[in-house]
Amino acid sequence: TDQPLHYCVEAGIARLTLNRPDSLNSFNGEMHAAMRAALKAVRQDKSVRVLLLTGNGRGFCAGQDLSDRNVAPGAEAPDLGESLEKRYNPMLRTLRDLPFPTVCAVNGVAAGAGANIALACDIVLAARSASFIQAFCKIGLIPDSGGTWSLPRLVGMARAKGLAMLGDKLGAEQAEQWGLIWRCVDDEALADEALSLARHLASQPTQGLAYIKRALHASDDNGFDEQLDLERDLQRLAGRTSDYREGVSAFMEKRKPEFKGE
Ligand code: T3D
Repeated sequence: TDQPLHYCVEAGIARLTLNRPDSLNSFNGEMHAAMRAALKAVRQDKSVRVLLLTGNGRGFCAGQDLSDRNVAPGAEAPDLGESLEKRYNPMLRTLRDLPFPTVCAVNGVAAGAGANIALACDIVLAARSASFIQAFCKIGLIPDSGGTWSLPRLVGMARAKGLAMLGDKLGAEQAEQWGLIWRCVDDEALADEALSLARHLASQPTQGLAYIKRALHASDDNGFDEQLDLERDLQRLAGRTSDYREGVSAFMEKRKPEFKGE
């Protein structure tokens, strides 16, 4: 179909597929609206235990659709601050805060906001032929969608500055070597690997994984002592889940655990 985004939920996995392949899945108003609605549905659907994000066609996402921006001489400057405030930032906040794992399967080039949306996911797999481009500097902009925050944390300041200020294409293999992403896989294997990873995660202690995510995210602002306190608080909650009971019982009984995500 020609919907800008495909969305379905199956066996605990919410699949989101960007679908404007002719413009490398760049974001126009319609795609933003579709993404907003899908993320809302994902958040409200209690059966969802994993999000799997990918793109259709030869690209993952080329960021903002630049044909949507009137930059003709004499035209009033578009308010990009408003674009971030109303569209990108809420999307990134929602995506990052989802209380279950998010997996991104980067099927091709990820440029501009497209790169940083991928990097906001918990586990990023990329096809060997895929690449990451902080394209913003080439049109006078700054990395957005969390890029100025996530890049230095993922790869260190020297590499973050090089990527952000030069806008060079970083291949998937190098991205893996640099620690920008989890793993790079053969092109033909990407869809299967991403799906089996999503299936695995959907069978795991979802509540526990959500606490892990919360603790790791909070470590950005916390000192060691505060983080130990947070680990105490979250471990207390984790210890009350039925999946923890199941995990320990299954271990003691030497059988495979059956987690319910609770
Ligand atoms: O504005 C705001 O709201 C502020 C927020 C900004 C967030 C951002 O993301 S700003 C950054 C925007 N993105 C870019 O600057 C990337 C632009 N694209 C590229 O540099 C290249 O397309 C790629 C490096 C990603 C891929 O290159 P290549 O050679 O593989 O493909 P191509 O031929 O350039 O693109 C294929 C088609 O997609 C082409 O259309 P055509 O000629 O076949 O009709 C191209 O124009 C179109 N396309 C690619 N990216 C965009 C796009 N059309 C509109 N907007 C795009 N971003």
